Amino acid sequence: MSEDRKGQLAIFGGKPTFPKPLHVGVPNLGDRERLYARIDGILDHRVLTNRGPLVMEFEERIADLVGVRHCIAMCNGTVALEIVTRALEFEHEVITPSMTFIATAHALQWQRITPVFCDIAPGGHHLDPARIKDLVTPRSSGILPVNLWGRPCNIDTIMSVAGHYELPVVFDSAHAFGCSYKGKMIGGFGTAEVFSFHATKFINSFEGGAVVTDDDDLAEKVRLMQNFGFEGRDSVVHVGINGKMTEIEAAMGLTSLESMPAFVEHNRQNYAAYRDGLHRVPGIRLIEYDEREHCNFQYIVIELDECISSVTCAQMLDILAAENIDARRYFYPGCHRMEPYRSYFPNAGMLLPNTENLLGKVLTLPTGTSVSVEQVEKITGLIARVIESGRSVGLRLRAMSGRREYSIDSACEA
Ligand code: T4K
Repeated sequence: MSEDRKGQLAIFGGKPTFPKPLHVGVPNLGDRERLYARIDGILDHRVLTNRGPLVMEFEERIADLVGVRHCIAMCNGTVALEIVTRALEFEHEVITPSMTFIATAHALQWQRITPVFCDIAPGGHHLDPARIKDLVTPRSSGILPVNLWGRPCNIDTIMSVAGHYELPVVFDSAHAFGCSYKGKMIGGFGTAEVFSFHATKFINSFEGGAVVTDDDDLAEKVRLMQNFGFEGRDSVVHVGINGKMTEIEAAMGLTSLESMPAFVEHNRQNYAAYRDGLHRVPGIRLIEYDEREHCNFQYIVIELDECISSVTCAQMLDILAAENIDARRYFYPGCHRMEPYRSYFPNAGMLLPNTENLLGKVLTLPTGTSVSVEQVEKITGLIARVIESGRSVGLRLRAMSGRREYSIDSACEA
């Protein structure tokens, strides 16, 4: 590399901070020997699926950890959402945020239920309970809030609004396994909750999910519906689907659970390093965990204020990518701006000002057991360096590319 490129950002031709990409969501792996032993057992017994012993053990462990009577393990979180909302006879319209992974909305739309997008609270990331009443109609059949990033939404207020309108609540807690709200584990709220154990989640079963509930009748119905509606060999009592978790997935899930304290501790240390490295950086706000609660620390989320940093979110994403830091713009541009919702409700954004504002400035950064504290320190050091010369970096990038997303919001000039 020539002398004049030394010390340059990689996007301007310098050497990348990392030789290989660091991603958001690289799977945490537990003890391989324990996993292999479990897989041997599966092969020895030749029970591969259909609620074998490992799936039952996994369900028991999850229910115990969460403190609920029932856990029904599923092939993934999306199907878990579809089955539980179907079992509850959700129909017509369900109120849910747009600030979520597309699976939340799709799980409804797949059943021809309209997701009615509710804005998030000002300054927050979660469903605004104060907005729910504006969206309730005679066609509303339920509420599907999301415990985004593993941080609980305003559960008490949502439950009280839902109670007022007699609407059942299912929480999408795909991110929130191992977290608590006011001391009680997430999973025990509403009529039911759904977890994801996808490879990218801090506890994973390769693919996987679960419905957890204290409602005995609902649990029974969900269990039947995930197995084609079969009650016994020759009798089908509900419409159903195949939503089963396999034994090998449960083997991974159980092995992953055994390392849960180590995963959480690793994530916590990375989070602390991000907090220490970013707290004085102007224009960056790290979304903090409430450490009085149980937290899984699995998402590192920052808000970037381009008026202060002079660098837009899209620019920062590209700067980081050039350094081999694969940050993500979860969940940009919002479900309401993706198909089919964009076509169905082209003006939905007008009712979602807080969501739209937030989505323009959120970035998720790499963490998990494949990312070390030393690497986090390099990431935060780099972000601080970019922002220190934000104005010139921003201008230079704009000169290199006229991308619309590289333009600073005109409101910043005011
Ligand atoms: N509700 C909410 C709020 C959710 O966030 C999700 C899923 C669901 C419901 C539905 O749950 P599932 O049906 O998925 O169980 C990922 C995941 O696919 C998805 O599970 C997750 N949320 C969402 C937030 O993130 P992508 O498309 O952003 O991830 P992907 O596949 O690009 O993976 C991220 C990075 O992780 C990759 O760049 C590389 C690394 N990676 C990934 C996989 C799968 C690996 O290193 N190894 C791997 O095996 O969606």
